[in-house]
Amino acid sequence: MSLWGQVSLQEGSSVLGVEIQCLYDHAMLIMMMIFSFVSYMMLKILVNKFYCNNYMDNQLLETLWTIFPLSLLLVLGFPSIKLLYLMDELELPEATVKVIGHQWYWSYEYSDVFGSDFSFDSYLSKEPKQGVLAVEYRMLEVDNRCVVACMLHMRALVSSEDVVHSWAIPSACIKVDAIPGRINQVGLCFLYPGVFYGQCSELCGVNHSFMPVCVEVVTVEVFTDWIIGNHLANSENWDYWLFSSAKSVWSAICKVVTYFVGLGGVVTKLYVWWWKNFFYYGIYVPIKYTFSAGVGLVKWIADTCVSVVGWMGWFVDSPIDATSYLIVYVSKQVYNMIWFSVTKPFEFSFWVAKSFYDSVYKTIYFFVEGTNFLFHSMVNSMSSFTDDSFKQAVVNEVNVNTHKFLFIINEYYNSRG
Ligand SMILES: [Cu+2]
Repeated sequence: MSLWGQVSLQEGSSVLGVEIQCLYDHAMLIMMMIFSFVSYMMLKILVNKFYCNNYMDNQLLETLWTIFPLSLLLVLGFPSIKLLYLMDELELPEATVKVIGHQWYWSYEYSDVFGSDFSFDSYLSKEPKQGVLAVEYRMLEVDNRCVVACMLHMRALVSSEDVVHSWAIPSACIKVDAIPGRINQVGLCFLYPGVFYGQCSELCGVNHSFMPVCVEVVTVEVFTDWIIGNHLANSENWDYWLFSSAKSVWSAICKVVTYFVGLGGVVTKLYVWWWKNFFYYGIYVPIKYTFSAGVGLVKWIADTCVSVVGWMGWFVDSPIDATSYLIVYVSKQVYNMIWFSVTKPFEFSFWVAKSFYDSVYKTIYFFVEGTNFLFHSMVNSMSSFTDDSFKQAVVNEVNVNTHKFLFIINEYYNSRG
């Protein structure tokens, strides 16, 4: 939530939010650099007398002032594009919140855990609490908050029932348009528990300012308890009967499928193994070696052409010298080769294999891997703002919380039978 006298952005509350705010700082720094440099140049121009008539052009300077802004654009663009794709990519979230905009309130639905189907509306809280310990904020607090687990890979599916709204939480750098007839998605991975506020960010009618977004981020244990508790509250009705009978049919189907899959497991494994080896040794390896041998051949031909052209130049200068050199060179090579292969056939074949390996395979490997490595390290260093320890901590924490979430949910629904 924004506070009085706040100058910069709010403190980042989600994993990507932190990265996005760092991107903002990064872009601002570069803009300040450009601004100060350009201002300096303009001031210099103002006080310059332009009396040097010898300067016609300067190719080096022109090259530099083309390449330098280009690299600045790359430094600005790389991290931005990387973050854009990171925000877009949502692989297998553990839990989903469906967010639906209405004129003029939000409604939230939790229905991805089997049987835990429930939803509620979230209206602006009418009157903030009075007194010293007032914890509700005017125009931001709602009667039912959207509940999200922290450090768990969750997603929000955002849509609208009437006009276009926009679901926004500035501290997590989230802003998704709620468009009727379309479902937008956004990843939610909050870093710490807390209550985070936002407002509808697309003009949607007279009460546009009275439909705040309020997200309560809790730990995974609390979130799971809340899901189960809501399910329990809803389960005393017909839905629950349907749920339990559907579940027994489902478990019978699962048992039958598991039995046949178990039988077929070994055969399937062999089959997959066969295809894997077929693709690897039958297709990948031959293509790889044909390619590397082809590149080696091209290199050898190019080298030879260069030597031949050099020799021809020599031949034009002094034909007798060049011819005698050629004769001596070729006969020496042929003699060496024959002598080597006749006296040491084993070493000779080993040498052939090794020279092939050295010249072709290592060259290819060095160039491909080296380029790959350089490119990756360049992109990484240019596009990441948090250090590796932070990323490692996030991955570990999300991993642990995912296990907790799935374990608690599974325990609960299995024990219900
Ligand atoms: Cu709205």
